[in-house]
Amino acid sequence: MNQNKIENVIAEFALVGALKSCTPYGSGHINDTYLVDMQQKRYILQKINTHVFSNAKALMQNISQITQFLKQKIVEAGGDPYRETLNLVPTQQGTYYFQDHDHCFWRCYDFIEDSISYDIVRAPEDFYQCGIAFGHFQSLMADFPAKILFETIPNFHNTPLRYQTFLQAVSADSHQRADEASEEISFIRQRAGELSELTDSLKQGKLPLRVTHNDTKLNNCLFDRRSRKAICVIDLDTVMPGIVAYDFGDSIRFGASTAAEDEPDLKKVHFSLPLYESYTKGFLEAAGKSLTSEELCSLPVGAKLMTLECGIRFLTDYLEGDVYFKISHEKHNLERCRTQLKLVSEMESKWNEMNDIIYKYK
Ligand code: ADP
Ligand code: GN1
Ligand code: MG
Repeated sequence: MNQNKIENVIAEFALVGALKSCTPYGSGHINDTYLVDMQQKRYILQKINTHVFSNAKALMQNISQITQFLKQKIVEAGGDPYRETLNLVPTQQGTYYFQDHDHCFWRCYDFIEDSISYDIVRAPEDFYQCGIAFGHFQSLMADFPAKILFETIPNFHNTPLRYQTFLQAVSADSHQRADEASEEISFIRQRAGELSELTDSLKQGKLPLRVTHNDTKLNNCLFDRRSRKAICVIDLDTVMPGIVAYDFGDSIRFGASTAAEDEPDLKKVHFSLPLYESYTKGFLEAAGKSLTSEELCSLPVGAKLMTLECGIRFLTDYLEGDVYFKISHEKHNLERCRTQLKLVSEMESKWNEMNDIIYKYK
């Protein structure tokens, strides 16, 4: 991004002090994130990916309502509302986003100081903390008026629909990549009959529709650098009505792995039951009481289906020529898909233990 252009964007926001520097930050796959260092204070500036989020204004309205709601809850509980949730910084005009001449949407948050996010779990205790953070988010949002939320990505975790889109990408094979991915394609096809378990239960009223985060991976949780305790959950773009097992599952697919999401050497990628147990303990301690017994039973299914869904999404993007997720090299999405499918097959072989662990902490 051109330096002049970004300085013009920064000048639109009501920031404190003079600009020292502005540098790309974090490892998210969707938005463009910058750390803005001003003389007195630091901020996070983000260009919203409008290819992914087609209605940025409605998305920002969601985030403003969610963060205000969370702030009130945090204050009531005697916490720090500027640390335990994101804090939007307004523009000079008093709005929560700025639209530039190229129709790009920008937003700004206070930088949460002394915080760190991880791309891989370093110690089981960190993952336990992450479970507490997302479980706590779930229970804080339990009485949020879901009807006022705009659905930022319709059908975001509609696994059967993701599968249909995948099948279309396989048959179109627009980039002649299907042959190379034939093993992965058949792995996914073999599990086609299992994909609607959670969406069917929702339709049948067996599982409730809740306000969920929908992108609960480890690097969407901030930890205190010193105490290593979880501070808050971030990346609120996909907070929408959803199924709680998918929130649980997304954390598991990313964090209960012994390797990074894009590890090319599959020998290093394993599904770790001890990590699964750490997260389950934290998540259920923080959210367990608000969940129904059907929801508790559905958690391992959420872990498997979310991992499979993510593998399907990475492979679809690979087949379509890498139009959705940011990549840093040609086979990046294929490598990401392979780690997810490896995790799915290990979850299948540890299925009874996964269920027993839920039973132990429920
Ligand atoms: P993306 O949607 O692209 O994943 P995120 O909102 O998750 O973007 O931000 C990317 C990274 O930036 C996060 O993983 C985190 O490390 C960092 N980050 C985002 N917001 C803040 C904040 N307010 N304070 C500190 N770090 C932040
Ligand atoms: C994206 O934005 P980020 O990097 O936190 C994606 C998630 C995927 C994840 C895979 C809006 O999350 O759904 O699970 O990548 N977010 C969106 O790492 O598509
Ligand atoms: Mg993120």
